[in-house]
Amino acid sequence: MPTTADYTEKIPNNVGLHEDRRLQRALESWQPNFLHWWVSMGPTLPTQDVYLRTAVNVGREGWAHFGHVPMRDYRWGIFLAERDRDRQIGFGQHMGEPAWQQVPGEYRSELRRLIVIQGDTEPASVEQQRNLGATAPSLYDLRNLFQVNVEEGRHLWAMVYLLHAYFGRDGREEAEELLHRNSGSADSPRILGAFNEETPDWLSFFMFTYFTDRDGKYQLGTLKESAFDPLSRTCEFMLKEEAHHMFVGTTGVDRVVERTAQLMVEKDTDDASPYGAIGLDVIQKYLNFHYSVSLDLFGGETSTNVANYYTAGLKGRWMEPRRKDDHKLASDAVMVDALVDDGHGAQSIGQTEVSALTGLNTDLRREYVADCQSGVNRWNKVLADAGLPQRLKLPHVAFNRKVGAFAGIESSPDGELLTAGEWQQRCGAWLPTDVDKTHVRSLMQPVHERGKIAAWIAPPRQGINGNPFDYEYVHLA
Ligand code: BYC
Repeated sequence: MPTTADYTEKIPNNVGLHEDRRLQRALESWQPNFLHWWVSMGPTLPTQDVYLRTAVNVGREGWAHFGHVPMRDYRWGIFLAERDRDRQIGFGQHMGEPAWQQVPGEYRSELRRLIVIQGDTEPASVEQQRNLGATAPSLYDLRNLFQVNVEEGRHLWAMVYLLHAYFGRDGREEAEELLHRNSGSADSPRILGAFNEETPDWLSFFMFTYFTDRDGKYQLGTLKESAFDPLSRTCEFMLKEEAHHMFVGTTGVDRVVERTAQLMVEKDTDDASPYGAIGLDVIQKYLNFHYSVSLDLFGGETSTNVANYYTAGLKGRWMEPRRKDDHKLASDAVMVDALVDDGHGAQSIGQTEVSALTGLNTDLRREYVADCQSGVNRWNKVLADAGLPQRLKLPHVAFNRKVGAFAGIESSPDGELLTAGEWQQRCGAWLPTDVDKTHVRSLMQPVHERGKIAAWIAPPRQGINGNPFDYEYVHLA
């Protein structure tokens, strides 16, 4: 199998599509529907061209090409990482057997479900971000938005390829459905909660690309371990692209905090919002929101689904090969976050012991939480370097949860159990209120002039692909 895609083909790919005419025809008939979806649900800001990265090769070196591309001419390709012919299943009851090149009949519906859920998030994020171009703080940021969008589009192609190539007619039907569901739609919403939330402003976008794309990193990391080799190889390559999305989130929040801190020092105030920045308290509220809805994306603290996925070899753990156990976990136990009886008939937030297999969503969530903490440390360093005593913080795992053990209760960001009345009274201090959102939106005035940047955010330290910040990243229409 070639590592490089041929861009003269209708659908650039490194999967030998021309060798399977039926599959090629099926995907070519899906392509106009995808393009129609992109035109009607993709970015709304008209442009002449954008400086974009296009994946061309799955090899270690030179995997992407950079250049100005009219958005309508962007080419979405299908890429699988190189095949390791000796690859063996690394966990579960089939451990040690050769990785599967086809879908085993007994796991067909579970695998399809995992691929559909993964696929559903990709176009959802494009839909959520479609209006942001109109308020971009700089051409650099605008370019990054479009880069994220086109790559999420490519990730949809990655999942649709698997559905078409390995799941026959029901796979093709699922691929159609991926274009019919829409983020926030009352009739046919996207499958997972966070993907039906709005991304109405750039602070939300940066928080989304920090916290929600990071869920993507961890979920893809577990699917990369899958016994189903084509899924594993697809995810491996997607993770490569995903790194830039999280870079956009990490450095985006860095720059918002930096600008706020600058003004707090300059004006000697705790509240920079009257000076055209986003107040630290509002940044904390956005962080609380995006982090908590992203925690929900890991499913329940305990789940028989995830136990079955693991035992079957469909979905592994983060860094499975580095784990020092039997990779089967049949007789292991783990402590998971839970509501527990406090001994006096009341409930409190604590932990309970469950089988390691049913606790696997918690295992992955914990890896994710530790990673999220590194971002918070980084943003706190920006505050510390500015000489400020304030700090940002991840809220408690029970805060604002709609899925799992804490879905039925309310908790403060410190993990204090609250009554519904207390929550109602106090939640405005912890989650963005309409007033906060309106203020943030009022700052979102577009800056589409080369080398200029909005007043609520600091410029980046570096441009893209060695270019300076004032490079012409986007030519507007
Ligand atoms: N919202 O057994 P449980 C990304 C449902 S992001 C609504 O605990 P399980 C990206 C669940 O379906 C990564 N419903 O769940 C980021 C189940 O329903 P049924 C996306 C939810 O199966 C940014 C019931 O609740 N990829 O790539 O252990 C931009 C019980 O749930 C939610 C994946 O997620 C929710 N949040 O785990 C672009 C990987 N959570 O069956 C892209 C594939 C759960 O009882 N998916 N439910 O009707 C999975 O691995 C798993 O399905 C989940 C859920 C981790 C999502």
